[in-house]
Amino acid sequence: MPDTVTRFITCPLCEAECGLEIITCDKEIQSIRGDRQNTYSNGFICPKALALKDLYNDPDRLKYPVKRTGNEWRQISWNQAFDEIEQQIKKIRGHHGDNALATFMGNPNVHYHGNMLYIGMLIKTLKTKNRYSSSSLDQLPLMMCCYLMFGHQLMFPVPDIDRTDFFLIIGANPAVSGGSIMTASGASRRIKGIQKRQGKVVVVDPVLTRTASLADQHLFIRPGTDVYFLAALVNTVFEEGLDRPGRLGDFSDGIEAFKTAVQNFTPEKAAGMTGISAEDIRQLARDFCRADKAVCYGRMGTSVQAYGTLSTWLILAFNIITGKMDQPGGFMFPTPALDLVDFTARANEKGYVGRHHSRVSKLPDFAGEFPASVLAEEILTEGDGRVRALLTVAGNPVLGAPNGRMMDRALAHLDFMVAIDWYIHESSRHAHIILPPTCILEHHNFMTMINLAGARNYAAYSQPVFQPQPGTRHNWEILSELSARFVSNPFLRFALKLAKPERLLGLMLRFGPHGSGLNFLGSGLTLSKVKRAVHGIDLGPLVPRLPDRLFTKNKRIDLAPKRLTDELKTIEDHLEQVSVKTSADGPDLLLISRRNLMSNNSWFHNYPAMKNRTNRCTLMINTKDAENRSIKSGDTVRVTSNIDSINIEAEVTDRVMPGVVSMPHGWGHDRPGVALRVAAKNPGVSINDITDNKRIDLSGTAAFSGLPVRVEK
Ligand SMILES: Nc1nc2c(c(=O)[nH]1)N[C@H]1C(S)=C(S)[C@@H](COP(=O)(O)OP(=O)(O)OC[C@H]3O[C@@H](n4cnc5c(=O)[nH]c(N)nc54)[C@H](O)[C@@H]3O)O[C@H]1N2
Ligand SMILES: Nc1nc2c(c(=O)[nH]1)N[C@H]1C(S)=C(S)[C@@H](COP(=O)(O)OP(=O)(O)OC[C@H]3O[C@@H](n4cnc5c(=O)[nH]c(N)nc54)[C@H](O)[C@@H]3O)O[C@H]1N2
Ligand code: SF4
Ligand SMILES: [Mo]
Repeated sequence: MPDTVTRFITCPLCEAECGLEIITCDKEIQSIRGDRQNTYSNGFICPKALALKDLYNDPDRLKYPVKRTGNEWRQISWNQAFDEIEQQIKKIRGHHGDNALATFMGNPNVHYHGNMLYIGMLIKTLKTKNRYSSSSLDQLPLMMCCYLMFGHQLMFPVPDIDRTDFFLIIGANPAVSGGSIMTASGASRRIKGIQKRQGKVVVVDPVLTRTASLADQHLFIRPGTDVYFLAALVNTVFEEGLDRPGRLGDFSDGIEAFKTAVQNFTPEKAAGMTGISAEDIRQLARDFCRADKAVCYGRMGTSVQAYGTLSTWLILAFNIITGKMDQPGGFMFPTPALDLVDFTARANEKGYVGRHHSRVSKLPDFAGEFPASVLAEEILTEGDGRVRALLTVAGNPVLGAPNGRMMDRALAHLDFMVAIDWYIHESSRHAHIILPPTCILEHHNFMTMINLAGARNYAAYSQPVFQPQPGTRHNWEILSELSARFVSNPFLRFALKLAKPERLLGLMLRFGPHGSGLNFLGSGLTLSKVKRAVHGIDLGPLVPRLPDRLFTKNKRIDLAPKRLTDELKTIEDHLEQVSVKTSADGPDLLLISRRNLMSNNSWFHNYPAMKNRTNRCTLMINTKDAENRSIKSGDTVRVTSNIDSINIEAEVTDRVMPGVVSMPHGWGHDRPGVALRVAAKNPGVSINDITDNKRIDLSGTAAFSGLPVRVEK
C-alpha cells in the first residue's frame, strides 16, 4: 500500500510565509496547494511554492560536503570538511589576524529560525570585524532609520493593510514580491480589499507594475528622486497646516527642526526633479491627511538608491506628523510571538553607527557590519588587514552585490573560501569547501519574518515533510559545529552541544509577549501549542505599542536625527539645478531592477516549474526611447554603465516611463564552473555586472536604482 501523507507547512521562500498543504506518497510529492484552513494566508500561494518539488528533486542540489581541487569537486566526509575548515581558518587567522576572515550572510537566513538563532553565535565566535550581509543590498536604510528614530534597528513598522483606507505605496511591488517588511500573504487580494471598503490605493513607481495596475492612481517617478517628492509631500503638510501627530506628538522630538529641514522643498521644485506635477503632489498630501486610516509605505525602490536612507526617513516621518503611525489602519508595530526586537535589545544589540571603519574606503559600519559594496575591495586591495578568507552562508554576492565582475575576481583571489549552500553557483564555485544543509522540506521551521513584520500577529510551526537523508545536516547543525570549532572556552563548547533550536525557541516563546513566562500553569503560548496548531495560531490584529516599545534612551521618537537633516541640507541646491530628464535630453537612461513572480533572487532558474514566457531576462525600454535608438523588441542591445557593458534582449513597452530601463537581477548563470544544468540553458545576464559598487547611500546600502546607462542597438 502506498503511504499517502498530508502535511501543512509554512512556505519559507519569501516573506509572505503562506500556509501550504503538501501531499506526499512515499518519497514523492503528489501535490502542493494553498492551505485553506490557514488563518493567515487563507489558501493563497504563488507559483514559487510549486518549485519546492523541483528543489527537493534537483539533481544539482548538493547533499554532502564537497571539496574543490583546481576545477574538480569531490565529495568528502563532514569530519574532514570541518577539520580542514578549522585548520585553514586558524592558519590564516594565526598569520594575519581575526579580521582576515570575512563573513557574508545572504537573504534566506532570515527565513529559518535555526539560522536566525545560530548565526549570531557563529559570528561572535569568529570574532572578525569583517562582517557583511545582504542587508546592505536591501533594507539597511530602514534599519538605520529605525535605530536613529525609535532606538532599535529592528523596530520595523508594518502597513496595517487589512484595516487601512488609504495605501500609498512607493517603490514596492507586493503583488509580485509577496510583500516585504510587510508579511501579508495574498497582497493583491488585500489591496483589492481596501478598494472594496471604498478606500484608495496609490502607487508611485517608474514602472506600471502589477501592483500599480491594481491601484486607483499610479504616478510615474524618475528613479532616485523620491527624496524630493517625499520632502515636498511633507512640505505641503506643514504649509497647509495639515500636521496632526496627535498622541505621537506627546513623545516626539524635533518637529520644528523637521519643518525647517523641508521648508525649501516645495512641490514646484520637486516637480522638476521627479516628473510628478506640483498639483499631484499637493493633492496626494491632502488626500492622505484627509483619510482616517492611511499609511505610506516604501520598499526596495525607495531603499536601494542614492538617497535611500533620506527617503526611508521621510516616509516614516510623514506617517508620524500626519498621525498615521501606531494607529489601526496606519503604520504599526507588531507584537511578535518570538520577539527578536526585545531579545536583541536585552543583548544590547539595538544598533550603532560607525564604531569601526572599513580599511580601504573608510566607510563606517552599522551594527557591526560593513557595506557589502566594499567586500571586493577589501579582498583585492593589498596591505595589512586584507581579507584572505571568506565564509558565505546562503548568499551569492557575485550576482547579488554591485559590480559583480569585481566580486567574481575578488572571490577568485581568496586564499580560502567556504560556502554553506546547496549549489555550486557563481559565488560558491570559488569556494574550497561547500557545506550543504538539508532541504527546506526536511527540517523543522518556525516562521521568523511574520514575527518582525507581520501585518497581523501570528505564529506557525512547520514539521518536516520528509525525513532527512542519512548523513545530512541541518543549517543549524552546520553553524553550531562551526562555532564549536572556534570556541576556546570548554564550557561554552559544552553549552553549544546542549543547545538545540527547539529548546531556544521554546524558551523564547514562553518568555515572549504571548507566553506565560515563569507561570507554568498559565495559558500563554508555548512551543507545543504552536506545534499542535498545524494551520497556525492567529494572535490578533496589530495594536498600538508606543511609547512603551521605544528603545531610545529618553523613550521619545527623534523625528529629525541630525545625521539625516544634515544630509538633506546638502541636496537642497539640487532642486535649482536639474529639471526632469526625458528621452530627448541626452544619451543616458536610468537603469532600475525588477522582480518576477517566478523568480527568487539568484536561485530559482534551475527549477523547471519556474520556466515561463514572462520570466525572462530582458531590458524593458519605453517606446519613445526605443524609437530614438531604432530598437525593436527582440533586438539585442548593449547596455553600458561607468563600470562595464552587457548585451541583453530588448523588450519595448510603455510600462516603463520614458528615460528609464528595467531588468531583473539574479541572472547570468553562464560563468565557467557553475553547476546549474537547467539554468545554464537559459542563463540570462547579470544586471550587477554593470552596477557600481561606489554608488552607495548614507547607510552604505548599494544604490542599484537610477544608474545612468547608455543603450545601443
Ligand atoms: N517573486 C519574487 N518575490 C520576491 C523576490 C524575488 O526575487 N522574486 N525577492 C524577495 C526580496 S529579497 C525582497 S527584498 C522583496 C522586495 O520586495 P519589493 O520591494 O516589493 O519588490 P521590488 O520588485 O524590488 O519592488 C521595487 C519597486 O521599486 C521600483 N523602483 C525602482 N527604482 C525606484 C525609485 O527610484 N523610486 C521608486 N519610487 N520606485 C523605484 C521598481 O520599479 C519596483 O516596482 O521581494 C521578495 N520577494
Ligand atoms: N541589481 C540588484 N541587485 C540586487 C537586488 C536588486 O533588486 N537589484 N536585490 C537585492 C536583495 S533585496 C537581496 S535580498 C540580495 C539577495 O542576494 P543574496 O543574499 O546573495 O541571496 P540569494 O540570491 O537569494 O541567494 C541565496 C543562496 O542561498 C542558498 N540557500 C537557500 N536556502 C538556503 C538554506 O536554507 N541554507 C543555505 N545554507 N543556503 C540556502 C541558495 O542556494 C542561494 O544560492 O540581492 C540583492 N541584489
Ligand atoms: S508568496 Fe512567498 S510564501 Fe507565499 S507561496 Fe509564494 S513564495 Fe511561498
Ligand atoms: Mo531582499
